[in-house]
Amino acid sequence: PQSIRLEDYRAPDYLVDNVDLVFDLEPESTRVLCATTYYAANDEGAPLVLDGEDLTLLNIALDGRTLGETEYSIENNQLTLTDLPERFELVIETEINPKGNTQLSGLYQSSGNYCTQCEAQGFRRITYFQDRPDVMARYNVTIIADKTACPVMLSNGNLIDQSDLDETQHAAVWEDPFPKPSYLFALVAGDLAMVEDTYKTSSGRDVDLRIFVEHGNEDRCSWAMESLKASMKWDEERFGLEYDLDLYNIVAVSDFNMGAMENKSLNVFNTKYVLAKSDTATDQDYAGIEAVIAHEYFHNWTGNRVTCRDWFQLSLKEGLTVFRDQEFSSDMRSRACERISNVKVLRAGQFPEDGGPLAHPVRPESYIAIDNFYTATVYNKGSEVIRMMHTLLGEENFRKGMDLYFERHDGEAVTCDDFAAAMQDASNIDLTQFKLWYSQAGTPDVSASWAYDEAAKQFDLTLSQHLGATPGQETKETMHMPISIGLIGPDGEDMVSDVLSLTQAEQTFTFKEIASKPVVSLNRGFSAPIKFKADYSREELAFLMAHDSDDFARWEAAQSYGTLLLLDMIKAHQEGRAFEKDAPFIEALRKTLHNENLDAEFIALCLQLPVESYLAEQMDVIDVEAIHAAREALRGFIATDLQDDLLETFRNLRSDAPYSPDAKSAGLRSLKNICLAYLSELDDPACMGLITAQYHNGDNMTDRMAALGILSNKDVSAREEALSDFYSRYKNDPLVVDKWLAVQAMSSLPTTLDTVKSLMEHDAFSIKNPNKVRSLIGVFAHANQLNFHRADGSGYEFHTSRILELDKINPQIAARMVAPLGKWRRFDTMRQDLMKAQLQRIIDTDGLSNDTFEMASKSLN
Ligand code: BAL
Ligand code: ZN
Repeated sequence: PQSIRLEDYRAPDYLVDNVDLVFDLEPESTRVLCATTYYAANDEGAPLVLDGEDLTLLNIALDGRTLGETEYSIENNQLTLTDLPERFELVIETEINPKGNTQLSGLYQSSGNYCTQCEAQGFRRITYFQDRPDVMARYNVTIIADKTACPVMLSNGNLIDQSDLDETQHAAVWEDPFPKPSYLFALVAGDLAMVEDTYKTSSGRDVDLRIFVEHGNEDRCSWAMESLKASMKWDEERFGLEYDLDLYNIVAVSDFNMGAMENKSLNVFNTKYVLAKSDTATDQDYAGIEAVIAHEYFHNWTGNRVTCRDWFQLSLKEGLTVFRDQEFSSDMRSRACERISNVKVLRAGQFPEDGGPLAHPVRPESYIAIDNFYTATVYNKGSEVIRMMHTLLGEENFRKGMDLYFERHDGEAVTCDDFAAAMQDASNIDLTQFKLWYSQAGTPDVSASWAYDEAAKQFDLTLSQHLGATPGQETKETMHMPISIGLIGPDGEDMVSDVLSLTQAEQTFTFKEIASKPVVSLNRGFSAPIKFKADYSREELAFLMAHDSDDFARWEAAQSYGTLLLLDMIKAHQEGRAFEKDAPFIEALRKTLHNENLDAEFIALCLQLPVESYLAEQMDVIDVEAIHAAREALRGFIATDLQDDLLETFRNLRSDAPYSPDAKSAGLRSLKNICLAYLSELDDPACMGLITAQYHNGDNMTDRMAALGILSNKDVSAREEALSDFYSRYKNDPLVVDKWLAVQAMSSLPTTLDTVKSLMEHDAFSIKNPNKVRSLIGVFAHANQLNFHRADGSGYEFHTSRILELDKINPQIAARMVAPLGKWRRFDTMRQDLMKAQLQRIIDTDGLSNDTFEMASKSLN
């Protein structure tokens, strides 16, 4: 397979203004008529090259004349026409098979309803087209379908006509007034229920808001609808951005490769990010729906009105839109807790990517399959890059930069450089060095050292940065990063609070008139996405946990303290020594638990120890058993010493109030459930009774899942009872069955691999459904470090077989499963060999997709 390179970018040779599409929908033989007037964009007389994949060409006519087979060529998924006039009309008729489309890219069926997914390159699976984002056109779409099978027929823009054609068929015509790239095209047709609301924009326009779901799910749409209205209002208030059409449609489908898709005025969503009611969705689900509904809505400006010139610029829209949805969630919820959760996601998903064989810059330089680049780096690190610009410029200048970006580029397809130029020009802040964040891969290491001169009352803070080699980038240039810091006096008050601009390899910052020796708080708010190294004593970390005025840094101190202890305990385990308890750490947690000035969600976050995968990241050679044993032991110490405090908090937080998904109520449940999880570490029948009681009596899915999650790690009879009860209660509810699969795939019990294998055969599982695959196979390989990395290699062997099975069905999903095997360099030589052998097995497979080939070959080398 060939790599596509950013440096080879060429503007399109032909452009189009309008695309007329007619779909005659049949499950296995849908006809698509595409009429387009092309005009030369330059005077080179270049051939017209159209992309097309899995299409049957029925007819092609140029300016009204059907072309013979010798007048065009079709090779390697491209149709080429030569000797063309400067302007011409092309009418292409193709046939496609939505029902047989298991890749879920292009036009396909989900539960018998038609839907599309065209980002990044699905439109070419519908018709021959220049399927690239810098070809923007106005679309007029006619849908013809069976009246009974498809009472609902939707596309982008406005419905301009609807008519009966005969006894059985009817037609709808949609026109989108906004020029858009083909990846934002969408079509939905089927028998769907609708939930409706309205929104009045700041300029007084009424917008109809419609959510379409499978019948029976109408009572699960209210949270998504409220989130949509809140997003629309927030974007007006924070960025002055108003919605631009009179209709906004959302359709929820069960089979979807992504979380959701921002198609102009016709978002298509994975049901996971739309459907919620208290007895089927957890607090986390509610928060996820709020964030993803907002994310897709925000794309209307950042992505749709201004789009990407090419796919290397994906972060232009994704990094910016993630930043916007994170800011929205921060305003809807607790800003500190949102920041902590964003950083946890970054550390769990992006840091390992940046430190491994798949490391790539936020703006990648080459790809084989673009679908492989919908990554944590492009999305989450991309958002951190925007956040750093926001920190460097300040809110006012950042807003000016956004305004200038839209003023310059509305209706255009542009680059990350264009975005940075708008920010720079609006603020007069030089971003030349800063832009290395777009081009250099890898997570910078920053070391801090400090000295206090008692006599001179001076504090010197020295920061030095290092960015290691990543694939294709041996040497790196020095980065520009904003480092937010505080100097905290012995009374716990800030003496200094500042944002430092680190632009040199090593830089010393001097603070004068510092009355007494401070404790330094570093990278407050996680102002730069870096790994900080600083030699804190345990006392200093406990001090920061108690006093830091920045809540993120306060949480970070708890994490650092926990990490320090756990790394010591891991070493003890490896050396056969007994674990030692660190009473001051547990005392610091006790104080946090009882601190009435802190909100419940924040306390819950502080009580959570660093996760196993994070601890693994801190080790030279990952030892999954030692990590698990150490972490369990520390949990046991905490549970024993804080038993009364945990029990008291748990009891105080139990409530008979009706469920509400708001952030405050969710925080109280988080804290209650973390207390319960600690109590479960005690070998105490009374505590086990509390857990089973919560499982059976919980009136909401959050509490029930919390209890089930605890039980799933215990080898007790209550575990089987609860799991089987859960399945019989919810077996007809696909999203809840996903939770049931995931909770079993996560279990630390040694029988987990066998359980996962048998669940593959269960009625509840389908390898064709991405949500099921992610819940069972994805969770096992990505989130169950202990069992996936079993010493005998059976986890790797099982997983590889699933990747190969999936590759034939849905290459995008198969390719996303490869990364866990790519971590082989971090393990002992025995595991390294086992993992490499499985990667080799993938590469050696005949007929492998480009997607999976790219991930496996990059992971092995
Ligand atoms: N554009 C793909 C889905 C999303 O990031 O919104
Ligand atoms: Zn997005």
